[in-house]
Amino acid sequence: MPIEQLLILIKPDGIKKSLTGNILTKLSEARMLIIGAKAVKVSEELAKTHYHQLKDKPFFGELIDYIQGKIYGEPWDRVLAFVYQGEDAIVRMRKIAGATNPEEADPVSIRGAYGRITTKGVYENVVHCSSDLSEAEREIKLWFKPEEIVKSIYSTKKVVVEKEKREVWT
Ligand code: IDP
Ligand code: MG
Repeated sequence: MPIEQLLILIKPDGIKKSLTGNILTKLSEARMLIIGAKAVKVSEELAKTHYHQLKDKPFFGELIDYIQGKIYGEPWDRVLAFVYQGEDAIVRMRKIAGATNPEEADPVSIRGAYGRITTKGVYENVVHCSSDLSEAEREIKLWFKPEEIVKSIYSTKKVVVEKEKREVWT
């Protein structure tokens, strides 16, 4: 079985419903490694780049608001982002996550157990899970810098960055 990595997000509805522990427990059944983890306030640009393949869908605008947590507001307008690594990780984690439509998802999956469809028709399905190898690579590189991942998974290069304004601790 190939070792793969993928991006998993706990979406703002998962955070608002205090499901972080439940979700991580369900995912841990697959015995995979977390090799990156952080909390992220999702910008409109990040949201639109992440979901660029869906830009022509009628629900795109609501999806972008949803992943940014706009409908929930402070302090729920954030996601938790994880990079998981393991054997056959993408198919196995997507099975634990469940089908996209929470009404059709296996009731024992994360989305089946905790997801809902809003009155506006958005599938609030609690987690994001990369769908294939190339999407996983694109998404991991979009959400994480190389130094935020504790293992070297893709090739990197050293560059000298000059005059970059960066926030540091005082
Ligand atoms: P996935 O998250 O299972 O990979 P995608 O087709 O990539 O499914 O869609 C991304 C997200 O957009 C879904 O997780 C869900 O939140 C939302 N979504 C997908 N299809 C629909 C739909 O038909 N109506 C409303 N929301 C949808
Ligand atoms: Mg997808």
